[in-house]
Amino acid sequence: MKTDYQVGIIGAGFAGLVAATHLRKAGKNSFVILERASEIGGTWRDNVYPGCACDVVSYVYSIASEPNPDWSHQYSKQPEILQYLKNVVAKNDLEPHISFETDIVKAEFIEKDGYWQLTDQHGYQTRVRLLISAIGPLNRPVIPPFKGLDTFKGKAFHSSQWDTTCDLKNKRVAVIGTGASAIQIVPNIVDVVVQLNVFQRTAAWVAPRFDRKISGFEKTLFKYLPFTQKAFREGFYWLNEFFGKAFLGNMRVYKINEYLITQKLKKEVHDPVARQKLTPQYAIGCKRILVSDDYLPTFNRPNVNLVTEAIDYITEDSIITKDGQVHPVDIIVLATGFEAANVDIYTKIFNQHGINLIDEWQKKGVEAYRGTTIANFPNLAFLLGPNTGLGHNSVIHMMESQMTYILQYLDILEKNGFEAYLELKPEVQKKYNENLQKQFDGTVWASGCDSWYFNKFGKITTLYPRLTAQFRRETKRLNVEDYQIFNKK
Ligand code: N01
Repeated sequence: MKTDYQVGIIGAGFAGLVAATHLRKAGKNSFVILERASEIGGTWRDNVYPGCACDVVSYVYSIASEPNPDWSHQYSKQPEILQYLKNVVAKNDLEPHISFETDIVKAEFIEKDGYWQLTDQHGYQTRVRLLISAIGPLNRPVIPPFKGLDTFKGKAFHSSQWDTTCDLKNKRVAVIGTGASAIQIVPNIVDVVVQLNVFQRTAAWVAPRFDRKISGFEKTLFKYLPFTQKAFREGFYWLNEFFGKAFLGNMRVYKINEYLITQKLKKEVHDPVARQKLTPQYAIGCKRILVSDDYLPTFNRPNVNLVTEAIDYITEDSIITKDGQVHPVDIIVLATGFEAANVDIYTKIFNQHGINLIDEWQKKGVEAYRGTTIANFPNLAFLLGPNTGLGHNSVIHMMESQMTYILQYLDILEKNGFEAYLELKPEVQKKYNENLQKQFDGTVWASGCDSWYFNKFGKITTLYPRLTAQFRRETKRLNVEDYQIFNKK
């Protein structure tokens, strides 16, 4: 039976658009992007909290073949990134390929014809040869089950579900959590609110951001002499790789990092008691390093209160901590992160034997080969799949490496006739993952802190344990020997 498209991509977020631009550039135009929302952008569409910005410089946090000479700052804010993605769609004429408000609830591999049958929320079906899941790991908010949260009379919302109708002016606001989202929210609301209580469970290491405006002269250079922007991209990329060595056990780089970060804390927080509370008790990088130049100084402000006692319960107008202290609040912001390591994807993905990948992953933990393909699940690829996350560089680089690999996979499918399919050998996946897990030995991530990098089985399934340059080498060539090719003809 004929398929509708060669490739189906689930999600029109950054990853889905990376996939689409790479397909376009390779001249593979038979693809569809299935997006459940009515707009592109994924996480950059959903996260609209005050101060939402990228913590990787935009020269690097962008598609290599789609440089933007007009970034206003080195670190772009959410509206600019969303606009960038819209420009990528327009420039590459991707809009006709996107099917909006299409929520794929089921994907089934039809073995006899070698295609994926995708069913949306209305029961409408689309058949694609290769399925690329580009759903991203940071879209399932964690809302901790605080006792009494449902009795709170004021507004309470997760950072990724910011209530834009909520006026914070002269309100007593609580921010729960001190991760990457919270540290952007806190300095950006402090001037408006009357009182800000920041509830910190674990202190975070905060690195210098050194953000700056990009001058008109630089923008002109980037526009007319694109190699100048490429030079910035390369420079920042390799600088990030250099600092990434600190995570992998290179003590010399670790010491440089430590010096910069601890000096910053000393300089920016005046009160020694607050400084002590803001000093983490684990190795730098074990939990994700935060990048900010305005978060720590917020704790010098008279209307900011850092609460380090654990939350006991919430009443209709207050947060009560375990020491019995009552913290009256009007609004609660839950900057409590995402379900990143334990998969709970809503789309059911059935292979030819009726096995649901998500059930398998929930039982055994997520696992893939080079974060991309999965044994027993033919013609399926993940972008930013298991063990592709980073603590030091741009995930766009990882996605682009994966696309180099996926394009080769597609070439092999195309060469092998219409109903052929490609199945990763289970032993290849097993060996890859055993080796990958060993590579965490001696890294900062395995130095003994509790982080969302770990899944419920105590395994790191989110991060890649090496530098991104190594991942690029690993994904440069697809070894056909790693796969079994099934060709019905
Ligand atoms: O989430 P987080 P996030 N009681 O998991 C605390 C990306 N991102 O939304 O550390 C009290 O980092 C939790 O405490 P603890 C980026 O990849 C990117 O801030 O677990 N506190 C922590 O402080 C990032 O890493 C950008 O002890 C509770 C906080 O909530 C990822 O998103 C910008 C709690 C959660 O921090 C997630 O960041 C923003 C409880 N029961 C985000 N449960 C870019 O710039 C949790 N916490 C690209």
